[in-house]
Amino acid sequence: MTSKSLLLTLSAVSLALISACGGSEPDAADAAAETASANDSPAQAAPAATEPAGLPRSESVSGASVYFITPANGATVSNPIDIEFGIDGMELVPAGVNQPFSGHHHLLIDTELPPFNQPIPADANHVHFGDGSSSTQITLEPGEHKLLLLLGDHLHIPHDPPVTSETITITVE
Ligand SMILES: [Cu+2]
Repeated sequence: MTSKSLLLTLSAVSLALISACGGSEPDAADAAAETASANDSPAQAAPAATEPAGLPRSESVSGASVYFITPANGATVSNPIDIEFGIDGMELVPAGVNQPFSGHHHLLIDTELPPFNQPIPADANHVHFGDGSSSTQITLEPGEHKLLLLLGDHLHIPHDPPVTSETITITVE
């Protein structure tokens, strides 16, 4: 699946290159490409400024937190890994339940916090617990991994201010 995605990505890149180089004036195309990349840099440096205000965020309770009950920071564990989440100051509800000061857990694996003004991505690195659960079992490659919790509201958008845990590091045997 990964190699298929890679192939698709490569095909897309090839197509882009072909269309970029397809012009009858290669010099002009090169110049345009350089201009484009020069313009890209400042835009990438400040993506927030070019985006609309973002989606409305639900308020969190001041001082609310989420945290790992297990594993402990620095623990050495083996697969499958038992993970238990704790929550303080907010109510745990399933996704879709629009209730003040509530949300559901998201486990971030080997990734940074996502943007706070849009729904938390759903992929292998961002696991949603939309059923309102507070524990799971995961399997990770042997080695060191970073885990982080982030609460999301009924639409999977982080609260304002965001309710997040400290990043913990575990070693999988
Ligand atoms: Cu979610």
